Amino acid sequence: MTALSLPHWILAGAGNIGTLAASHLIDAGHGVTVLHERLNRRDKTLTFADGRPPRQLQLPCRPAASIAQPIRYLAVVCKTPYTASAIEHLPLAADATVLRLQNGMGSLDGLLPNRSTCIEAVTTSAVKGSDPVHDVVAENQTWMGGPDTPPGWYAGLAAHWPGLAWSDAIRDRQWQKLVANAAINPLTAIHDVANGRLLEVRDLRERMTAIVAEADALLQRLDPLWPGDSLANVEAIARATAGNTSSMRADVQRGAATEIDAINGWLLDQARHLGLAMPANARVVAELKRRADPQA
Ligand code: KPL
Repeated sequence: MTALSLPHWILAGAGNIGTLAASHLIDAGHGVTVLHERLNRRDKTLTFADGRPPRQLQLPCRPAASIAQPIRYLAVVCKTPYTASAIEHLPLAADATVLRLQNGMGSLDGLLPNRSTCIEAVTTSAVKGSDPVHDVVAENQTWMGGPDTPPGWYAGLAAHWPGLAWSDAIRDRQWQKLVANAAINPLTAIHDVANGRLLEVRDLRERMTAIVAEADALLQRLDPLWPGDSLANVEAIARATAGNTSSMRADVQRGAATEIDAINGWLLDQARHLGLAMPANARVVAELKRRADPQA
């Protein structure tokens, strides 16, 4: 593949993970333009806890309404609550390639043309901070998958994206992360605690265990091959990130919309269709919504 035929991505979102993704796409020679209603450039700094020197990025921006040509490559890297408003009026090409790097499930349902290709991405990397400085706390594994075979540009991108791997079982990776997010994120947000507290406080640990058990039971109904037994993995994540503020706790602290609807809300929607009760998940959704918006 020649450099000329590498994708030019329209990026919906340039927050913590979006900025890191943009830097890897640029390193691999891809084009990147960020959707932004007012700015024509966003200056960003990525810092790295592993000692790499900081990285300055100048990301070109455009308002959505100024894009007349059909968009062939769209990267959805915004927080899930902003997905529909970011992309519903975009002129997506009928056969667009859409790369989704977000927590949770279902945020693109009903929003993409039938012939589009969706590449799902899941990351265990942690990036904190807030615009314009994004601190890469740990760059771990990122998986992409969905189509049967990786697109032609994938190998070149993987050479520039540390820890990027293609997965033939991307849905399982998504579900593993979903269960961890469902258990860790709302409880840490509601109680305003770091992830590790869920292992130390008995009531929180019990609630985390109940959320995971319900999620496993549901996912097993959706796919009998789902192995379940997610608790050990969720506890390992809480332990490995013990001092961290979960993304949902950070959202609540700064008064931003949370991803609860794409995480526990998605699980509850699936459960409703199957007539399953998920009381531990329903409780955190109700409590989180009360905490995030006490007037509601
Ligand atoms: O992904 C996370 C998040 O905060 O969204 C976890 C795994 C819970 C780490 O904090």
